[in-house]
Amino acid sequence: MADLAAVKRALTAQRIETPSWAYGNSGTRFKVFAQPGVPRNPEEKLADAAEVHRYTGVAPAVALHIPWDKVDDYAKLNAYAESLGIEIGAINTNVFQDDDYKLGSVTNPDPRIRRKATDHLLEAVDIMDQTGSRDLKLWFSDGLNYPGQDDLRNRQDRLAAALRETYDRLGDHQRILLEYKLFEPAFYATDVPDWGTSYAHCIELGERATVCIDTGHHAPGTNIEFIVAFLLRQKKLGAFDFNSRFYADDDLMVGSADPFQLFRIMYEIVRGDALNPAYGISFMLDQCHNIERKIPAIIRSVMNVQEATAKALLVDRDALTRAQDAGDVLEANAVLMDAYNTDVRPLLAEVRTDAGLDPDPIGAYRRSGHDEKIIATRVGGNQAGWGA
Ligand code: AOS
Ligand code: ZN
Ligand code: ZN
Repeated sequence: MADLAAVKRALTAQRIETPSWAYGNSGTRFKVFAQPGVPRNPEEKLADAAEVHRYTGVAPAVALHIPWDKVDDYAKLNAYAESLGIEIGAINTNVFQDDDYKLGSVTNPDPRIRRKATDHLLEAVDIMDQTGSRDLKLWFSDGLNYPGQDDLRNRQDRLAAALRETYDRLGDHQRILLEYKLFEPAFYATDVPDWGTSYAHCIELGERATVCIDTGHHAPGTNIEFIVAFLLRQKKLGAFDFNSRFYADDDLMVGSADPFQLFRIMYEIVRGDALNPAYGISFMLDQCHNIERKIPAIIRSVMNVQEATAKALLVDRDALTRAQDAGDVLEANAVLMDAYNTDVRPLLAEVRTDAGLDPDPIGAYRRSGHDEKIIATRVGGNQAGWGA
């Protein structure tokens, strides 16, 4: 049996970072359905993130995206976050929304464009100095649409050079999280397509470069928990971008399409003793809420991660080891499934009540009147985000 008091402690200590862009309008390449009450500026995104933290108690950090969240005074933005009881988390860069980047950013054949892209990465580190952020999250849309379009290997050299320059600019407490993505927007080849490529570049860079696993960025059927286990063993897992996918990079609410996969991922985290924030893994959401109300969707996402985590913590690890050592295939699988099939909602309600929170975060948010207030007071919100 898992130790219930320890499970509760672990759930109380858990931290999940939410993304600023999930609070703004977003959509697909076909249509952005604007919602009433969405934030009009970074401050209002922080205010919405503070609501998520108010009702969940485990989401005190919000990731920013530059330039979508560009402000003149980051120290002031930081102070505002603090006044709301939250903090600024990872700084996300954007080297994909500029005409110059049609043929790539840091891998572009044109040295002028590579310089511009690398300068943006360096500027993001300057911002981190002001926000006190630890994490620089890099995602490159760079890639090729056609065989022969550019030299695959030269592009790796250019990528390595930009990463090196950025890494060397980091302060002692700062680190790079290098994300990978199988395809899109490039369709033939992507310059950082998989965890192996990200891992190899991180090894080359040094110990403050680690891999970010976006759960939506794999081929169908990929065993993501294996990647988690492998990277943990190598001490090269730095972060997650959690979201859920049916087909490709759907960015839907984490745990909605495949809660069992999320449980399997969180089990490897628990197995690797990597849940506690002190271990250094950043559990971030990277989602877009195109048709549902955003704040309750983000609260739901946080709860989905908590539920998967609670189930992972409930795995009877001694019984599992015994069954595995005995080669008892069915029993080992049963031990895991017993935990997965446990209804952990009452346990999480208890954890919330113990922390002085409402046991029902979404209900509490709905009753708070915040949604009505933002709809009435925020006129003209259409902050940039995916597809905006
Ligand atoms: C893109 O597909 C990636 O998931 C990025 O992590 C992210 O969505 C983007 O950089 C927004 O900041
Ligand atoms: Zn991502
Ligand atoms: Zn993505």
